Amino acid sequence: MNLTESLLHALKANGARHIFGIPGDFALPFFKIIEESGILPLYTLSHEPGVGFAADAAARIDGTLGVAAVTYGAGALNMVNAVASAYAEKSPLVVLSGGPGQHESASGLLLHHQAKQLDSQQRIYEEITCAQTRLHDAERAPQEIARVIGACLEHSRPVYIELPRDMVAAPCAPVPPLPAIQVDADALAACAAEVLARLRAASKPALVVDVEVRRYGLEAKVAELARRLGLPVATCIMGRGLLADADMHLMGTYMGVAGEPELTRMVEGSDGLFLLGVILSDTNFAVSEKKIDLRHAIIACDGEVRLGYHVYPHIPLASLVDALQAQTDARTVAAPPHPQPAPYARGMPADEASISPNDIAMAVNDLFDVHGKMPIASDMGDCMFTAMDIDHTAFTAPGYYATMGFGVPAGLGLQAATGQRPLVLVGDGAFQMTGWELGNCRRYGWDPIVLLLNNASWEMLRTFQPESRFNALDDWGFADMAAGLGGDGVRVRTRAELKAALDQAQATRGRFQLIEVMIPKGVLSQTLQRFVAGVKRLTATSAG
Ligand code: TPW
Ligand code: MG
Repeated sequence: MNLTESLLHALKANGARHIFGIPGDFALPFFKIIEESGILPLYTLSHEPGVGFAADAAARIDGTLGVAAVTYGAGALNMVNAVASAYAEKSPLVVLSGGPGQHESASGLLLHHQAKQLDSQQRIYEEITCAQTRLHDAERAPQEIARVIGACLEHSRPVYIELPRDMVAAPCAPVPPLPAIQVDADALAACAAEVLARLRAASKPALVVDVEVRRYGLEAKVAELARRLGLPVATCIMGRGLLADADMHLMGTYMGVAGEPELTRMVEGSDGLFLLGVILSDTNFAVSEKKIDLRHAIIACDGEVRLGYHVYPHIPLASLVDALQAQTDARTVAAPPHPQPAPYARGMPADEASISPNDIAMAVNDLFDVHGKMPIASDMGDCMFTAMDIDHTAFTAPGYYATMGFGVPAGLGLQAATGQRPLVLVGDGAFQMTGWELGNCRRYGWDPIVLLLNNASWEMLRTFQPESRFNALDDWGFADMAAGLGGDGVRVRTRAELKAALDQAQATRGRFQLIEVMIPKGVLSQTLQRFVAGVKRLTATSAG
């Protein structure tokens, strides 16, 4: 076995199912082994941000390792933003980068793709990955690979592996199995008992879940726990899509001032708020109507549990959930104390009226009612707020880090990972960044349905700062570009046209379907309207 094969087998043994990548001369030798060994399928895309986003989305949806392979310098540095996003949003993404060989590093010449020092790239990546290695020693490579993959899975954060190009075919032993994570059983039991005591003492306990629950594969267990404890459950914005298929009642997505008032009251008024696997970010929590006092919440994330002023360190989320289950009775099924939320709006009138973002949500719910749910990849922009009115379904979006350009490549990652046809929601500004990746659908047989919300504007920014003319975009005619990229495109302006286009797209398999939905300027989803109004109100209050 050679070093690259040893690495690929280890990735596969630990959950990786495919590799997304773009080669370069420093990466050609290991790409050759990827292709010829057939250990993991390789999908090449067009631009490294797309590679990172696709691999990240595949990891998110499967709750397993994603793999992004790039060349040294120009390739790896092109992917920094996507990896930063995966770091912030806790996605277990393995970055494989080609690198200079031993003799090249010693030549005294500057190498092409070298930014400053030869190791500048690795140092940049140290900031956005939780473990790094350069496989320059075949003897030590197996344990290095195990260490780095272990960190990726334990912390659910990206890692960096550099393959010097003269090492890739070196003979190498297989990677040993990863050591189990050690947990102090007494501390764990005490922690679970205290969490349960707090929840039982509360008169209005509530559970808010976020991405770590998916990352560590805990959805079914968490749903069961909520049932036993009779806890009402909501997700954070970032956790949208969690528990969509669980057999339980989900209250919805907590969005503070931007969300349903009743749900906001439930979360903010809880005297036993259990935040499970959450990212304590501003998008998740700063839009609170009434500031949540985190000192009175139970916070389980980042491998520790915080209750008020004390902390139980080294409590992995999976162990905590198991311990909570062990200390609760499987026969107890407590009725959730809260009334069920109203279903999301459906029944869009197919008339001649122009289309608002909320019409799109209704039209998608109508489509799901007839043909079943689809997994969704959303970009940043009003499309993401629009998605908050679409039925709960598998969902991935940059809800915290908020990078644009995620939607289309993430959709490709979803289809590669799940084999299911995805729905992509994207704005015109974001589509300008990475929409071209759709051109890769034809050769891999991917056929996402893409709803492109074209308002010829960076509308979300314009809403915050209406006086700036630079937020206006040109009208690009995206639908007309679809044929050249190997798909079908249609531009729609009325609700009747939108419904017809969705039905047609649904019925057409094998080619991507781009529906360019023209949205009049200034027309926002209700959620984004509330979000902007709320943020402005909160800013005004704190300024006053
Ligand atoms: C990589 C900043 C946040 S929202 C936005 C920008 C430029 C406008 C989005 O325009 P789009 O959607 O896609 O047409 P909509 O609904 O607002 O009209 N660069 C990156 N990421 C972010 N978040 C920005 C800039 C931004
Ligand atoms: Mg726009």
